Amino acid sequence: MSDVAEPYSTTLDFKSWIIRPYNKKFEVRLRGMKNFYSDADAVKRMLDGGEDPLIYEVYECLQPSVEGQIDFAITVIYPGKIGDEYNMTRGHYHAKEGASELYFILQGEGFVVMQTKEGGMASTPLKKGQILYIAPRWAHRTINTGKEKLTFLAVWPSDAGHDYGTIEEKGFRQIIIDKNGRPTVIENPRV
Ligand code: PAN
Ligand code: ZN
Repeated sequence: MSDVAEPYSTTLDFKSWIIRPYNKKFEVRLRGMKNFYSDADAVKRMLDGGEDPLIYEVYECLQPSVEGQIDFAITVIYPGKIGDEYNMTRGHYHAKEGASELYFILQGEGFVVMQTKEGGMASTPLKKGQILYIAPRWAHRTINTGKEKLTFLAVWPSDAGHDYGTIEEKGFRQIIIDKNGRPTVIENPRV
């Protein structure tokens, strides 16, 4: 029986939208994702000025990364901008190309941008109650364009793996910026 995973449960608090217990938590501040923002000057100005804001945090329930298991997590993206670009996750491809994902939007508003290595591009506005299916091969980044936290539950195969390097190096082909007070999808000038 020793290699049989045990069932368990955790609880989602409908006020704070945090799950407890979780087995891993990570926080991403600006310094930790500085290469992911398109406006390198704005990033440098903030960091040089001693500002290193918390952009998002993730509460994860991870299983051993073997086929058949699923991981899940709550992501909380704080409102704010770096230059004109809204607070967002780094974004990634799943290393295992067949691995898909579900997002359940719990709080706030924003966008998800998605792309494939074959040139596919998609962007979808997100609001509370929405369920987003991220098909295999689509890189995904979530952006908070609102004034409150953007919080969502994600569920994905435990053996998916996360490739951040491709995005860090090349950026997303579409980014979401504040243009005259409105979230606007533009082509990434850096790409
Ligand atoms: C999510 C993301 C989470 C943080 O759980 O990992 O929102 O975004 P980054 O991983 O891009 O920093 C997910 O998509 N998991 O596969
Ligand atoms: Zn993912």
